[in-house]
Amino acid sequence: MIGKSYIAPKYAFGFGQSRWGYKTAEDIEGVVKGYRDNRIPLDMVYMDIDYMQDYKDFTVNPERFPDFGQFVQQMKAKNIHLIPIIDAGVKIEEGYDIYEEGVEKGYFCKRADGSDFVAAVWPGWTHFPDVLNPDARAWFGGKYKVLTDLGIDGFWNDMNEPAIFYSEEGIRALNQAIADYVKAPDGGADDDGAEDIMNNANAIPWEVRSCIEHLQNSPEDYRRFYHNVNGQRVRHDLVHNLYGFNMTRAAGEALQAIAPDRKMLLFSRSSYIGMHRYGGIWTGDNQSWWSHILLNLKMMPSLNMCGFLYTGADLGGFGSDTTRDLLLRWLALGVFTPLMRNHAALGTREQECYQFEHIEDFRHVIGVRYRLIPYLYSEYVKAAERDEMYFRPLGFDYPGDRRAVETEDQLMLGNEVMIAPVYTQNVSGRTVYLPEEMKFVKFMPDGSIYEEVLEQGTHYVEVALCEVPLFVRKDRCIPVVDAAQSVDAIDLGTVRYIGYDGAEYELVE
Ligand code: MIG
Repeated sequence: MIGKSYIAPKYAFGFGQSRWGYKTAEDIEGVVKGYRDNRIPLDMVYMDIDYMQDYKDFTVNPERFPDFGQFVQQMKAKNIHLIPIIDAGVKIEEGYDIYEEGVEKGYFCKRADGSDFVAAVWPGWTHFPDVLNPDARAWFGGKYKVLTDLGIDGFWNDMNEPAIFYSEEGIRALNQAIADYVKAPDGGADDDGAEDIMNNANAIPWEVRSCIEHLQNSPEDYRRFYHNVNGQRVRHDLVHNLYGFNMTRAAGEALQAIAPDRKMLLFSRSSYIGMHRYGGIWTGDNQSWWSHILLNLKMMPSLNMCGFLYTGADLGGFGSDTTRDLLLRWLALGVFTPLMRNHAALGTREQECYQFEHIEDFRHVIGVRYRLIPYLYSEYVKAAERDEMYFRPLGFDYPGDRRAVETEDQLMLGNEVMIAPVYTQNVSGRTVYLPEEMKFVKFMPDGSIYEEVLEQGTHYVEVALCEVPLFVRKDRCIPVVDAAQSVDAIDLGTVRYIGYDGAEYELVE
């Protein structure tokens, strides 16, 4: 009913490193060197907002990236795809072509009086492209070509709720609240608002504080602007969740037109049912908390049920400082999520895998991902083509088994596998429920694969920090290859099958 799923390129099943804070070509080269020198596999480095010139969409800062086209090729030669971020807001700046074209063609969201709506985001004052208008959508999507022409073949769309720091109206309301306060009998006498508040012994009054708190993503702002949908004016708040959907649709449709025979990576932060036809989704700003590993696990089948198959969380956690054990356990879940990306916020501790002790553990865990990519990509493509789920709750496969139905910290993956990641700190393993006999498989740090048949029921399984566990269902098997440094370097000639003898597996690419 909601349409077929977008299919990501195979390279997008490789491991990606990201961080809000990489600014220059040297920063990115340093990350690639850190991975390659330590022989930790890597296929993608994400470029967060600082690659742009003053946060202007579809620009690249020429001082930070003196020859970006050449840099993209240099990275490609190392099997690294650069994945730039694209934000929703278009900077208001004379001489900036996208701003000028958008104004001239009337492609930005408008206020009730017909003027272009103004909101502040990273670039300062911006306009929002009216991606619900088919013409504006085609126009904005076409801009991705600026970067694909330079060799870029993947994007992440951000701030497309659209996120708003504050609007002109919001700032005016704040000024008014301050003015009202200083004019009030118990306030100061002069009208030098902010200074008056600072000199006042009393706390900033609630009216002013509430105004400040409501500046960001305010429902009032979302009622202040309109879309033009085939000539009909639609108020934004009524279609709020369709904005990110249509921004990503703009990109998806354009990328298909730009390179009809080539798959590109595309995922979004905001979305709505149906957007899965154009791209994937990541789960946004999580925290470096143990509870968020479990949250990651629980979100996967929900998103799959909505059609989003290419999905994953910020591994290691976005906000707050991660720890070595948290990152390793989280990566051991990330081994199975289509999007496997380590991402962290500005100001948090450095979180790249080579920043920690015993780098070999990270090399091993990410290496297991590469050993499984032929299987994982095959199950992913099958799910997309057959309109099925890649991750399922146990109850979908064992509906008659109440214990299975109530198990929410394990998932079925594809047709052969069950996963049960460790998501608590300071443990040497975890309890697992097996709805039927299965083969317990552990990828050991020395490269060997441990296999043990476990009967139906409850088991405590030992899983060390550097081991990756999975379960193969009875009478089934999965392909495993040797680890590789990038998806391109995977050698299918090394394939062997683990699980139950005599079982067959259909490998799809
Ligand atoms: O206001 O681009 O969710 O992944 O690193 C924050 C900076 C904007 C939010 C995204 C996050 C990204 C960050 N962005």
